[in-house]
Amino acid sequence: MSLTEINFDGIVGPTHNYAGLSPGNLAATSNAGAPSWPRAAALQGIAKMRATLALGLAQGILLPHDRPDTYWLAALGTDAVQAGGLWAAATSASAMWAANAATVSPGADTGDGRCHLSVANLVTMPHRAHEWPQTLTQLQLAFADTRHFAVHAPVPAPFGDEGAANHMRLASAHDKAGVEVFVYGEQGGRFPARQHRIASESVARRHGLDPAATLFVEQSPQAIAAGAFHNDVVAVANERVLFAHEQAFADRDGFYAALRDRLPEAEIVEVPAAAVSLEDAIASYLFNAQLVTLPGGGMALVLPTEAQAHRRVWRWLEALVAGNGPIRTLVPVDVRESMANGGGPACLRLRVVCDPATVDPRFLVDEAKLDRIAEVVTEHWPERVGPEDHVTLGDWPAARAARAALLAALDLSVLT
Ligand code: SUG
Repeated sequence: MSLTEINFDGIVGPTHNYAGLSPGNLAATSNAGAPSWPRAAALQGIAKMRATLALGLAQGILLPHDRPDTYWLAALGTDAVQAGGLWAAATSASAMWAANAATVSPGADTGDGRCHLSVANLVTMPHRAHEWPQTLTQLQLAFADTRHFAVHAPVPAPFGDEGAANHMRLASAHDKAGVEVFVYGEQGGRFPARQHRIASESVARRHGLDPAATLFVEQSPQAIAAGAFHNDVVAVANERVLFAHEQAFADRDGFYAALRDRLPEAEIVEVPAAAVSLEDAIASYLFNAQLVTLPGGGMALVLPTEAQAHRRVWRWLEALVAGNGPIRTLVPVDVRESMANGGGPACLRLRVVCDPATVDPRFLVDEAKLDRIAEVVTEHWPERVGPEDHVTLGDWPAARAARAALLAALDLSVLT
């Protein structure tokens, strides 16, 4: 068994648009009604995957969902013509943010030694609450080998679960037992807290995690109020390194002490508020980075070009990599179309530590397969979707045909 971390990126779907559906997600609400560029969005995602392949990392994909979701509309007693306010939610391409697909516990941490995946229910936002059935189908296919994987259905409502975006894992190495950190929010603030503690505790129990190596940490209400609708907007972890904003957690000292107690080699790279304010962190998305271990040693941060464009943030990051710390390389990637909906590089991927040979190969990519995906996207994805298209496209047959073409190219028409 050669265990490695694979990043599974959500391919941006042909209905990618800005409908302002997520209160508390400042980028999404401020871009509501703006025209979107689905083809460019998907190609930016593909270029990001090429960047991680170039670093020598393993790369996988998750497929866009069938949209508009007429099954969901039918369950609500309506259809594409009469959906009214539900139309935008039925059409959203939000499944692209694969960090919200599931929470993943590698086999080294679980009771039965298998890698456990719990699909997120995403119940807080209506446009995301109907993602889970198609996510579950894909994960059951990609990780079908039950000797190595256990794929769980979502935690039941009303306990909100947003998946890996609120989960961090620290370990001396990917294949060693680690500390799993579940970050939840308390209700009552300006914006909804999407991750409920009961949901996190349920996931931990279902995965058979060792309670002594599992932490439940409250996200700081201040961070949520400033627009950190998921923990991965203010913190990211990889192996023994935690990279976080000073104001990410409600009880920062308590959390750091508990982490060091369980993993003495943990290294906390904290960005002080005096150097980068919460507002700057959220505007630049510097923490919504993929912190990855390079095959030759050292770690890289794959982060959005918005972080590079932000003077104070970039200056801090340049000083960081010039020092002697674990993070050695900065890799800016352009995912502007996703960023305009509040989704940075880390939102677009789901990390799974496993042996690639145990995954359905149709969900793994190399350069040649990315070329094929890019061809389909270039031919079938709409160049622009304006607010007027939401009413004129009817059942949006072009979007279904575009997705079907991609599934056929990947031998995944079974998902149609
Ligand atoms: O759930 N945006 C997504 C962004 C998710 C980012 N994911 C992570 N942080 N891991 C959300 O808020 C906006 C859709 C719209 O408004 O059209 C949206 O769903």
